[in-house]
Amino acid sequence: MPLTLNNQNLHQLPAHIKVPEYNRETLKPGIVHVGVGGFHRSHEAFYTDNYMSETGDTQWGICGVGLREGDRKLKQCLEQQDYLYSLLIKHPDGQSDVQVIGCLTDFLIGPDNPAAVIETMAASDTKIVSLTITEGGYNFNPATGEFDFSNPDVKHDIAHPESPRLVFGYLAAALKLRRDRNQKPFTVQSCDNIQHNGHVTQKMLTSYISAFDEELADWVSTNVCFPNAMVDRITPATTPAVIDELQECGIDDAWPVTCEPFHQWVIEDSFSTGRPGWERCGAQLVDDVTPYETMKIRLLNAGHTVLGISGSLHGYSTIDETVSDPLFARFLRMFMDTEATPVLQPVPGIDLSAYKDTLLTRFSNPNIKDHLSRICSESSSKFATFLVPTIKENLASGGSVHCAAFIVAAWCRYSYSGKDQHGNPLEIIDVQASKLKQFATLSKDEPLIFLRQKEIFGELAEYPAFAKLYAGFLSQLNNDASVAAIIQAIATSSQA
Ligand code: CS2
Repeated sequence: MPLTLNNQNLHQLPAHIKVPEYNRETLKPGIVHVGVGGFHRSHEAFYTDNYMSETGDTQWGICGVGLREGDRKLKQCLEQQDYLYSLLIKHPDGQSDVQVIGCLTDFLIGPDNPAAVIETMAASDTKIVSLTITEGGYNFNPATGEFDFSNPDVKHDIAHPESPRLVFGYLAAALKLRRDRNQKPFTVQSCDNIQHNGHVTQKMLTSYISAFDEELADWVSTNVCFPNAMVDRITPATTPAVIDELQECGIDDAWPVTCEPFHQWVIEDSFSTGRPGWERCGAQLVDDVTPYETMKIRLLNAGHTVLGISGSLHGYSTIDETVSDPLFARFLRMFMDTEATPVLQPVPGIDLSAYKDTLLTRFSNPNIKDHLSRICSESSSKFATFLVPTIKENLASGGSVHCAAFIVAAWCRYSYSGKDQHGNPLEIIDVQASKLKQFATLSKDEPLIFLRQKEIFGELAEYPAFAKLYAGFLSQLNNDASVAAIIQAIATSSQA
C-alpha cells in the first residue's frame, strides 16, 4: 500500500526515496515565492531543499503564493500533505530517482487575503521574494520594452493598492511597508526565461511604482537587489501517469512533479539581505549572467518553440517524439547552427557545439513526455522573447532567417486552423488566442497582417527579405504543403 505523503509518514517511506535531512519544525520562511508551478518545484525549491539538507540551515523555507484562482487546487493538495511533495526525476535509460521536497512551509492565495500576502512579504524573516510568473507576467510591451499601463489589472491595482491583482502591486505594497518600518528590503529574484530577468523586473516594478509614488520608486531603485539569473530544467506538466508511478514507488502524492535529471542555475550574486548557499548544490554564481541566459533562451527555449510549432502542425504530440524524427532533429540543428549561434556571444567555459549536442540528448529523453501543448502555450509572449531577437540580429547582420521565417508562418497557420495537418484538433493555450486567430485568419488574404503585430514582432514586417520568406512559407502552408516537405526543402536548399 502506498503511504500518503505527510509529516507523519515521511520517515516510513521506502529507503531509496530521498527525504529532507533537516528539521522541518524549525523551518522559517526566508523566501516567498510567487508562482508555484512545476518549474519552481523542480528547480528553486529543489536547490533550496538540497541546500538545507546539506547544511541544516533552516532559515530558507519557502512560502508559496498563488495569485490566480487556478492555484487553489495545488494549495489544497499541498496543504493536506503538510506541504511535502515528490519529485520524480526521469533518466533517459528508464531509471527514476524520487526525492521528497520539504522546504515549502505554506501556500497563500492572493485574492483570498491580499493583506496576508503583503504582510508575509514584508515580514522580517523574508529575505527573498522570488518569481516564476512566466514571460507574460512581466507586463511589458515587447516592442517597446516598457511597462504596459493599458492593462486593466494595472489600473485596478493603482486604484486599489491594498488588494492588488498583479505581482507588482504586491511587491510595491510590501516594499513600502519595509521602508516605512526602516527595514532592509528583500531581494526580488526572477526565475523566468527572460533575458536580463532581474533588470526587467526592476524596470517594470519601478515604472509601475513611479506612476503613483516617485519617492518609493527611488528607494526601490537604490536599495532593492534584482539579480539576473539563468534557470534551466525541463519540467513537463504532471499527468495521472506520474501519480500512478509514484504510487508504485510507495508514495501517494496528489500533485507530484516530474523532471529531467539535468539542472542549471546561473545567478548574479547580488542579494540585499543574504541568500541560501545554492552554490553548494550546483548553482553557479557569476558576475555577468548575460551570455548564459542568452544562450539558453535562444537555443533551448527557441529550439523548443521551433519543435513545438512545427511538430504540432505535423501531428506529433511530445518533444521527444518530434526530435526522434531525423528530419525535425536536422531542422532544429540547422536553426541552432545557422541562425541562433552566429548571433550569440561566446559563453565563458561553454563549448556551444557540445551544449547543442546536450540539448538534443535532453530533448530526446523518451521518459520526459513534454507535451507540445505546454511548449506552445503562451507563444504570444514566447516568440518575442525566444525567437524575435535572433531574427532581428540576423537581419541586421545579413545572416540567415529561413528556419525562423518558416516557424513564424507555421505559427500563423497553427493559430487560425487550430488543427494539425491531419485535421486533429490542437490544444491552444494562450491568453491572446482569440486575437491571434483573428489576425491569422485575416492573413489568408493579407499575409503580413499576422506579422504586423508589433507587440510580438516589432518591425519585422518592414524587412522585405523576411516578409517575403514568411509570406512564401505561409502560402505553401495555406495550400496544404506538408510541414515535413517544407522543412526538407529548407534543409536541402541550405546544402546547395
Ligand atoms: C520551455 C521551457 O515553456 C517553454 O517553452 O522551453 O519551459 C523549458 O522547458 C524550460 O525553460 C527548461 O529550463
